[in-house]
Amino acid sequence: MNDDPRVDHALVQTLDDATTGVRAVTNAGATDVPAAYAVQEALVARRLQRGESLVGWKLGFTSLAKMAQMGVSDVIVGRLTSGMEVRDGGAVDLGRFIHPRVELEIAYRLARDVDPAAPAEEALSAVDAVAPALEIIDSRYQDFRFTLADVIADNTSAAAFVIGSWTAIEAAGELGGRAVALTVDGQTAQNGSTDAILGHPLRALPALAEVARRQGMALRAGQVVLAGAATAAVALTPGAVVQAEVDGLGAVTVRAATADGR
Ligand code: OOG
Ligand code: MG
Repeated sequence: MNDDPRVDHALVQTLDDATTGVRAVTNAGATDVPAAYAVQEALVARRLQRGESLVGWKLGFTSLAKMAQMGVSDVIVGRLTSGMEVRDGGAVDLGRFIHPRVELEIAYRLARDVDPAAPAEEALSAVDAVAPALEIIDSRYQDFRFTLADVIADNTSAAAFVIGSWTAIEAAGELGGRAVALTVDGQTAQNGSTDAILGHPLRALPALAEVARRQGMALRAGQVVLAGAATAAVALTPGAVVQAEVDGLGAVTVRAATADGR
């Protein structure tokens, strides 16, 4: 909403330029969370005007590992667009990013709209499938240093994501307590459990519904949801082949390609 009085248009411009120009900026030192979500909406609206579509939502700081890594301790929500999607097994061009990091995530698919007036727990019943996923984050701020409001304004560092094969939620079994592993070139970089996500990975959905209700975000059928990293993020370097595996759900892979295609 461009007429939203909370939107700091200069910050929207700065963050959009940083993204398209692949250049870090100093953080804004922002503190007002609702105003930051308004900036995020306006920032993503620019991508939509350039032809991308809104395909889903991502949570951040749902694990202690991420909170500790970034020094921030509140759940945040960002927007995923079509231009961020990379196919499983594909390559992602590192030239698009400033200082990319990769995270092991779990993705959910919404089979129906989530009613913002319903209790947040009901968001669980909107999910019809689950998949292992990778997220590439790329803060537009120097050295990944930001306040909570800064990172919300910057669309929660969203840059790219990869989703593995979907498993129907009824067939997936208990999602809590599953072992997860993030490997880089076949070597384990991080491992842990799906319970690192808010104590149980399904808790991501009510947490999302709660933020969505407060910030006026419409959760729609067909959208995907990234539950937030289960482990700390690792730097994504040229040529790396990164894989995320979630016990019982399979694996998802991406290769970090350089501009010359290697
Ligand atoms: C913010 C994004 C956090 C997650 O999964 O916790 C996030 C950042 O760390 O730059 O995506
Ligand atoms: Mg993430």
